[in-house]
Order: sequence, then structure tokens, then C-alpha cells
Amino acid sequence: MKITVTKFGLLAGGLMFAGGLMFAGGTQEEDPPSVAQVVALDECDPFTFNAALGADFCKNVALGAATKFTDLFAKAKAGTPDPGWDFEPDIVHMRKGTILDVVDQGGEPHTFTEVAHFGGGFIGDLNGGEATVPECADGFKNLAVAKTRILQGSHSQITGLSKGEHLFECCIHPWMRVKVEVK
Ligand SMILES: [Cu+2]
Repeated sequence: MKITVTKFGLLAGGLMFAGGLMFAGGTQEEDPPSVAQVVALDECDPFTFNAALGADFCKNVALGAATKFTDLFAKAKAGTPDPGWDFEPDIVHMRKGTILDVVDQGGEPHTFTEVAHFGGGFIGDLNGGEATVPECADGFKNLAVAKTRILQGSHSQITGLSKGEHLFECCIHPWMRVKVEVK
């Protein structure tokens, strides 16, 4: 590859530098880190959510597919949590060094919190009977949890994940779960 670059550079004369960059782009060690994308989704109904939680908590993005505040709790309690609250994809396969970028395209805040084992979040009535996992304990009073919050329309980038399996969930809506496999 290097020989090819040199030959190309000589032939191209003044364009050698640009040519070298072009070829370097094709080699692995010179590639910028790639990005794996995770999207957080929800269908919060702004009228009922904001009546319960305050103005502007939920911004409507669901265009008619909204779930009312009490329905979200009823479904979670029944063990059939609303599938509109979701991280996509459910499983991410990526190489070590890849940036994991999480964007909240839903209407309300979420967390993207690494946990040792999937389980309940910090709002008991949304846990469907599962116990709160230690990583979500005390909710946003716990700075470690607050740091993993993602607001509507914003991104969170996770870097430096070690090889192996990593589990992430939302500490508010704990059925929002992602498994990340780093090779
Ligand atoms: Cu959430």
C-alpha cells in the first residue's frame, strides 16, 4: 500500500499530499473512529405528561401515536410495558474504539445507564415488579445516574468501552434496554 501511495504521489507531482491522504483513508490505523448509533424513542402525550410532571417535560413528537401518562404506568404495572418506549437497535455489534452515540428522538428525557444486570429503574411503579438495579438507585439525586441522562434532541457519546458485553438501560423506563457487544 505504501509503495502504491509513493508511486501515485510521484506521478501526481503537486497532488502527492492529497493523494497520500486519499490512500491513507483506506488503511485501518488512519481511519477516524467509527460511530455506532442508538436512538431513544417514546410516545409521551404532552397534555397528560405535562399536567403530571410540569410544563415542557414532554415535547410531542409522536404525531397522533401518543400514550397517556396513566396508560404508560398501567401497561408497565401489567407487565406489558409500552413498546413505543424503546432503544433501537436492541443489540449493537461494534469494534473496540467505536464511539457509541445515543440520541434522544423521543419527547421526554431518558437515561442510558450501564448496568451489570438488567432490572428495575428508580421509579418503582414503572418497574413491572423488578427490583431497582444498584446503578439506578436514588435516581437523579445520584450524580452517577444524573450524568447518564439524555434530554430530548440531545446526544450522549460513550467512548472507551472494553471488549466484551455491556448492558445499558433507561433508569426511568427500564424496559428500554440495549446489549452492546464489543469485539
Ligand atoms: Cu426512558
